[in-house]
Amino acid sequence: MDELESHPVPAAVRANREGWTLAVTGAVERPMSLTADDLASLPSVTHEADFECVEGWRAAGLTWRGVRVSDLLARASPTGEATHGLVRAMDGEYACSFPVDRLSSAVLAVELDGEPLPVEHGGPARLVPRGDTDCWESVKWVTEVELLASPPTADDTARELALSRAGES
Ligand SMILES: Nc1nc2c(c(=O)[nH]1)N[C@H]1C(S)=C(S)[C@@H](COP(=O)(O)O)O[C@H]1N2
Ligand SMILES: [Mo]
Repeated sequence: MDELESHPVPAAVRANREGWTLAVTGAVERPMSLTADDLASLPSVTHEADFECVEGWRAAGLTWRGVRVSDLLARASPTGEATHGLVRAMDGEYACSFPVDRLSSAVLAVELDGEPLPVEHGGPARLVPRGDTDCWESVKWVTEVELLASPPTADDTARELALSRAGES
């Protein structure tokens, strides 16, 4: 396996790691807030994939382990209206939206290559979409999944923020 690139960890992430929780909110019957222990107690899967950034680097053969997003969502019980999910992160305004089906098939990873996911690479939890995916969709430091009844527009900042950060490292 190769290594992912290392990027600066935002101060907001360092500051809020201790009290980290994962919230599932919005168009759901049972909004939830999970601790790291709660998440670790759910069934997990492994997912092997290459990671490729539009900036022109790639890391081959990464092995992620974590919870299927479909399992998480099932616990919160999305309403019939939910069509999209907005995945929010601990670094301020970073958020990425997905159609619910695509989001469901993703893994919320808590381990990388057999080790707890380091904060440098998005720990405690990082979204790893399956199939064809853009690098900014792999949201590091996930803290909330908000189900929505329509596609978000202005709230989906991931692509713009990721590209504006490119080269900062
Ligand atoms: N929360 C958050 N997730 C993010 C980003 C970010 O700035 N914030 N950058 C994205 C981009 S463009 C890339 S290439 C990868 C980089 O992952 P790495 O730092 O583990 O190499 O994270 C993605 N996920
Ligand atoms: Mo990227």
